[in-house]
Amino acid sequence: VEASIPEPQRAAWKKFQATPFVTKEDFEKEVVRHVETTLARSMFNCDETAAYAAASLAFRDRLITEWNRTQQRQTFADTKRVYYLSLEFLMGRAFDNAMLNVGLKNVAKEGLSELGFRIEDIISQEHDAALGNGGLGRLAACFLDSMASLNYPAWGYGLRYRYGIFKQEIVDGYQVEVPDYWLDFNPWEFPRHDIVVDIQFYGGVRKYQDEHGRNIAKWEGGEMVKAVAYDVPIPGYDTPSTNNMRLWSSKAASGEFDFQKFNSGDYESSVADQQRAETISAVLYPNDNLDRGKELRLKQQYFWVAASLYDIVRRFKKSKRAWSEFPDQVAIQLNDTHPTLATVELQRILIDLEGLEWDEAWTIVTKTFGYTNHTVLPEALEKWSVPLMQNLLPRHLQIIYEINMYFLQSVERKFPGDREMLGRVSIIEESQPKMVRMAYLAIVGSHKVNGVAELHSDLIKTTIFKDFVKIFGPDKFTNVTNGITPRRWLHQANPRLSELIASKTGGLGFLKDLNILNELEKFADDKEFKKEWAEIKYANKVRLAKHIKTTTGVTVNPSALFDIQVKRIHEYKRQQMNIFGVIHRYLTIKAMTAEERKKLAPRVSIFGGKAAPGYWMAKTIIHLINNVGAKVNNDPDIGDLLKVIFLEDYNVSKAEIITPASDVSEHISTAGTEASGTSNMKFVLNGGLIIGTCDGANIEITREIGENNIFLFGNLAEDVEDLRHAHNYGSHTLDPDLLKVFETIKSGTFGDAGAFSALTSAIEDHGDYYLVSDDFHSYIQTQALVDEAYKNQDEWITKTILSVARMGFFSSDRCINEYAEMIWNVEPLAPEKGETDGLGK
Ligand code: 6GP
Repeated sequence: VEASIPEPQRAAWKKFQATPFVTKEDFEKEVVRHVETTLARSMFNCDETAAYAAASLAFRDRLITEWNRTQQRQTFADTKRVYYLSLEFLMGRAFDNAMLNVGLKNVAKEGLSELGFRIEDIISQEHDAALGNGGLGRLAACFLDSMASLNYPAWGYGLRYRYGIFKQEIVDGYQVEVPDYWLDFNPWEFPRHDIVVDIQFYGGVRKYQDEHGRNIAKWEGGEMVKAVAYDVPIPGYDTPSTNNMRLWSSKAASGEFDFQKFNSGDYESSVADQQRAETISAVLYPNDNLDRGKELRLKQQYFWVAASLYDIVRRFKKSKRAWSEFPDQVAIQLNDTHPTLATVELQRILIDLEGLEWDEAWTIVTKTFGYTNHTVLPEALEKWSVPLMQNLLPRHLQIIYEINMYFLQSVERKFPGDREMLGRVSIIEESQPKMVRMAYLAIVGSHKVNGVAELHSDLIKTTIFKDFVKIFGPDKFTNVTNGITPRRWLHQANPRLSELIASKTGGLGFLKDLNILNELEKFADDKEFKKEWAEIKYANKVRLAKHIKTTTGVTVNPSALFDIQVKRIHEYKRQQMNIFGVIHRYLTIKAMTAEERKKLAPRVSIFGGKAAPGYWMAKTIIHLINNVGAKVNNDPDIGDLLKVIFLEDYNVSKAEIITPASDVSEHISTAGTEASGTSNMKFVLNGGLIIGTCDGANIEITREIGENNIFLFGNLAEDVEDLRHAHNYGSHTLDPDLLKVFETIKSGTFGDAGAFSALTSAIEDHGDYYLVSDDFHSYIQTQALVDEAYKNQDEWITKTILSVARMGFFSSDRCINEYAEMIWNVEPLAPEKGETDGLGK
């Protein structure tokens, strides 16, 4: 490629090539240049917002230089790339992360200080990039960080929503949703107006034979929408490798608006067309673990998948390889079933557009894709109505039927005469209307299927995908236990702890090899070390207490035990059990003598999380938490012994303040319902203990850190089905302590009793599906053990040190290496030494 450019020109380009800043002076120069030119301001009107903008742009320029080099290196090496398709990327803030990953935070801190700014104030100017709901979206963000840090040639593909997850406000105890318009100013994205893909919807299919007698299917008519690429650089930690997250934004195909309609006087509808096109990428669906089957959502899915595949195929075709080599160059991971149409789209491209035979094409498809399942909850398993798909994607529906036909034929061969099996595993559900079962399509279209923690991966094999294990054999199904990036969730969120660990383990190497944390074990009884450790926890609690004071007005005592449950509000996650437990505690304290009260460790119960706007029960739980808080926090008889806090608008940047401040955090889902959980890992990594059920990754955390260092309680997954059956068909006696809690709620102690009747009657009258009553006693008892254990601070601190020391397994770097080896078959492509300059250290 280089040879095609004449030497003198090449020399000129090289001479003037962009060089990433390294020194404080060069950084300041860049900031001032951006203030004075890009932002058209000066030192006299550079506020913190402008300083944030300019500093970010300085880093962005730096990242983009490395980004370009990384892409060039990957293109030259011509190695296999990974494409991570996710409808959600819950990135949070980028500025602090960029500074830390590049290794130039101190340079920026001093530079900004010389220009008159405190770096903390500048960091807090940034609006979170909140293009996700919860666990699934944040996992995708951690994976991007790990893939870049480990030098994997990898791209993320997603949608550029104009509105990310809504902002939550609490008004009179109720959740109110406010739109999150986050794109006003976003220095981290590069619009690529030159990368535009036409996406087709609706229309019909014409089938005919061409001159060679080949059967041709042509998808014609319908409407076109344009997908415009926006690129976000993803910096690796301590490596120049900078990967790409490409987000697609929708635009009307005919430009500004339809000029024909405009000229014929139909101005309004020409604008409406444009708006309709832009609607596709306008808003993130705010449901976590729930499928609602809305047409616009299907449009989003196809729009994103088609644009991404067009891009991937175009890149492959440049290499001029044979199609059979496609799976050697491309691995595509489906983050849950949302991108499953990609399998169908690739088959369509290969047979309809590239003229491959069905079998040859399908072999390529299945070798290319891997599918990750993130839930067993039935209400979250995606299904699309056949009539809906027929209308929107007529050709794809035909291909799905054909995939299903060949699949069912193979099942028939393996299990002759088993009609019931055919009905159970068919990709098409014979309901009214018929439905396409996306998980089944994803399994059939992939070479590997994985769950996200051991228990979860076992459960999918024995329950929802049982038949498929018989059909494809057990090797197609595997486990990759989730992880988190220690860069954001330790180094960035808890800088003092990170520093202390570095001082004892020979530097920051643990951020790249988290197993190095093991070296902390020898300090678990070291007095000096424990003192520093405890001081850091206390300082983090003071920081959270300040945040609580400014956002809720409530004063909490940082010496109290901080008990935190932050995650999406869901019945299966059982925040209702937590708040019932809080009420039980309140009643217990009220009945205590002064002597007994003195012995009790003061506690602050902290909740946070969003409810899907249409999830009434979840909103009722939030309402109850707030009303309990209003009562308890103002009860002079209680004082510091108990405070109940609901933190508004839980998001990634708030998690960075909350996570380091826990003494215990709650991960108390009904056994068998939480696929993995990832905040459990974040809390332990930051020196907090866990109270939890034997569910998801809690089980593996226990195995790693030791069962003396975790508070486990409740029924096991294997017993859940029988218990539910007994609730419905046997006698169902409720826990007496829980009934007392219900009485108190019903007496109006926490405001209008009627408001909470749905919560109590789900347990009393509707079978207690989530086993709140079954687990309540064991929960309360275990909370009492927590109280006891916390009194012995010396032992408690030892437990937290040992736990942190044993958390190495839960780095998302470990996950990504497992995916790379087991599923993607890709190798890292490390930059050669000296190839790229400009790393901060
Ligand atoms: C979540 C799971 O609920 C959580 O347990 C897991 O840790 C996380 O995925 C990452 O694997 N699932 C979702 O957020 C979801 O919407 C469809 O699944």
